[in-house]
Amino acid sequence: MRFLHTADWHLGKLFGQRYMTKDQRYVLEELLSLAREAKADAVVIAGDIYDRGVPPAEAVDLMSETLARLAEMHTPVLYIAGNHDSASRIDFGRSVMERSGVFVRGRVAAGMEPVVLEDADGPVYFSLLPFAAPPEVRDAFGIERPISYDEAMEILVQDARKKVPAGARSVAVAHAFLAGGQSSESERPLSVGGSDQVRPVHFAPYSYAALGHLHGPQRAGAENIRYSGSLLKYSFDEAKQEKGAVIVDLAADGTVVQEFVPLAPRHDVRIVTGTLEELRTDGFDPLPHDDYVRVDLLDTDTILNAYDKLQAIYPNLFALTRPNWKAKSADELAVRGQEELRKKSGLALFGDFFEEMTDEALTKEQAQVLTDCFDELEREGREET
Ligand SMILES: [Mn+2]
Repeated sequence: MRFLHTADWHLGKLFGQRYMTKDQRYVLEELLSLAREAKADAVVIAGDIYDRGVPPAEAVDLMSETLARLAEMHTPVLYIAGNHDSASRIDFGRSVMERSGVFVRGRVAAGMEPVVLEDADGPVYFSLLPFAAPPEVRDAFGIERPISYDEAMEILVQDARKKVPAGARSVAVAHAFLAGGQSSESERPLSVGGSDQVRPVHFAPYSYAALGHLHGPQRAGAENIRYSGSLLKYSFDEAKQEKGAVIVDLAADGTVVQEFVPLAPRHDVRIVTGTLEELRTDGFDPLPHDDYVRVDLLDTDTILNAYDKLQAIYPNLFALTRPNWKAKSADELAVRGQEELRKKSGLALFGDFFEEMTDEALTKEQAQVLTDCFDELEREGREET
């Protein structure tokens, strides 16, 4: 069996104050061509279909059209909710779409059936494990005590494995942060408070684990436990990453060969470094100037209207930094202080406050209760907005 592993589409994403929907439509066209040319038996999307719980209408249209195109090609699609998705909204149309070969898991539940796809070598069992914070897993499995992300994943996988016959070929589809993985700026932390990492070993029983969440394509603990990475570059620290999809070939004996296939975006995302004079010189930057660009402007002196001047060179200028600028304004320093504060987790901020009020640090148990509260609030925010 051959399937395409992709993840983190983030349809409806805002980047540089712009909706990326056109760029997403462009690259999804390529993805569909790849699925057709590679004669993929299925397409697997490992969560973060949309960028937020209630996505813009254009993003929903794009997803709807993409599913219709894949259904026309008679290519089954399997997808799960990620931490950016609203689990209940992802479940929309689930039972109806199954008849067209579209298999969806938004909300987590105990005793979920695997999706079974057949090829000439027999069945392949796909365990669809949507993103779920520990409180949701506790609800679904009737667990009273607090559990970590790692335990939550262990419970989900153990439950899913009950439905996979011994020795059968199997694929896990999950949205999680595997310990040892390399993160990027455009991923929202799974847990606002505590540790959100899980051990790769949970996925060892599977022939392949198709993961989502981390935006850089990478292996996680083993060659057959992988992140495909996001559909496009969604932050400047991803400028050097390759974006694309993984073609996974599953042999009759369950061994796997995978190949990462890059997809060319409509606009690249890149960082340009130089002085204003250099950047104005013809040929200094031979790459397309309509790329989505951050300029790291090396001039040490104040430049009037630097942003406007650079925008004349780079029409899609998304960001500007001044690493060598001597005259750091009070405003800029204030913004930095706020950024530092924003980088602190809710748990850390509350911990600081608690310590200031009581002269005692939070205990482990107190921190866990708080973490669950924060995660629950985050989930409610996703479902209701
Ligand atoms: Mn993501």
